[in-house]
Amino acid sequence: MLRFFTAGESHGPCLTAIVEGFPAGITIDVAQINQDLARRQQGYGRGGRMKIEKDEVQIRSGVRWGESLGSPITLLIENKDWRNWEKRMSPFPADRDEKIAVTRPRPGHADLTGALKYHHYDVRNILERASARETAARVAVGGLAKCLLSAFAIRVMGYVTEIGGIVADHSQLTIEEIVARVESSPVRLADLQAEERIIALIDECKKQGDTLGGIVEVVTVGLPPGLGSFAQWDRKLDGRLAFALMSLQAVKGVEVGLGFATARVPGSQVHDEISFDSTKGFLRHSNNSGGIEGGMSTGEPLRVRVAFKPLSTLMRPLRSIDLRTKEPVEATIERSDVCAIPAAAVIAESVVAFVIAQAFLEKFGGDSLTEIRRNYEGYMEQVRRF
Ligand code: EPS
Repeated sequence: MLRFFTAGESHGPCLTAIVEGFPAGITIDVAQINQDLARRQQGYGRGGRMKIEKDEVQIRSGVRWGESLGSPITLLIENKDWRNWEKRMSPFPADRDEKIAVTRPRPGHADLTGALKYHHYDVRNILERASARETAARVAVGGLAKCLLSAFAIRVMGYVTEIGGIVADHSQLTIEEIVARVESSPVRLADLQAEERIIALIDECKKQGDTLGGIVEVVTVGLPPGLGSFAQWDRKLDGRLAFALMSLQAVKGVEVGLGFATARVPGSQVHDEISFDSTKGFLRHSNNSGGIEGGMSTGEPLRVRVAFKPLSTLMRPLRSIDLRTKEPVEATIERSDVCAIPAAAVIAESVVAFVIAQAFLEKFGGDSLTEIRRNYEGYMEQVRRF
């Protein structure tokens, strides 16, 4: 069973992830993982923190001479900003300073509910771990997953489809064309007109002290049919993707394929008709299912969309209540981003990569790449001969 945990506060010394159940013999491309970490740091609308950080993964266990050993893999990413927070984030009681307590919870953040739940009067004790800084660790974990997937020619690609209600027109482009273009877009989409309007909107929002959300799409190609299962609720691939994506900070919605739109049209316009070709095998006339039927991958491109709400730290703050005095106040202002949706596309991509790798190992499981490859090739032959 492939699984991981992350640990680390936003302004603590580092983020750590431990990945367990990762098979042996997989080539670990550290440069590629760092490339994903760099992609996550980009995007128009980020705040000052990204000028401080230069995220790079350190591999502390489980890899030798560029290959996974089959033992737990420890990934570590330093927080360069920690140098500025050593006393404020110190583990030592001598450094306690009640004067710096954050007591004005931000609506929309984990602040208030976290304070009530964990009985903290200093919201910093909540926000440090609730922070989306944690997603750097998830991108590194997703990078490991991609090392496994790429050995089987499976590719996972994330990009933005809308920000602040401005929708990119990708209708005339193939996935490959979209993906080639978004890497040079400051808002990670492939529609220059939408890009220009979004940049202007982010500038305007910044002036207003406000924030913007958006929607990202993740497409996975090269999947075999049959990852996940209809046989039990917690084995369904779409359910597991939704869980993992929903667990990302600020996510409020996940759709697969046509998603919510399927509820508004008759079945004849939804379901993907089946055909057969003697060389290619079973084919579909469309892919409205988003590559998942009955909780299993169909083998068509897997397509999920994820909606992120606007960040909850507003420079023009909303109304709140001081936790100590119970007086009406304005919510606290922390340094933050105006819009992090371009980064969110990379993060969602990494999360999908991990869930797919998990389902892939369940199907073809084994302790080494050699064993997995044997299982994979045997199954693919069985599907071809069906
Ligand atoms: C975040 C607030 C900002 C973001 C941070 C997420 O951090 P800071 O308070 O240090 O300015 O920059 O995101 C990251 C650090 C990151 O690596 O993405 C928040 O409150 O969630």
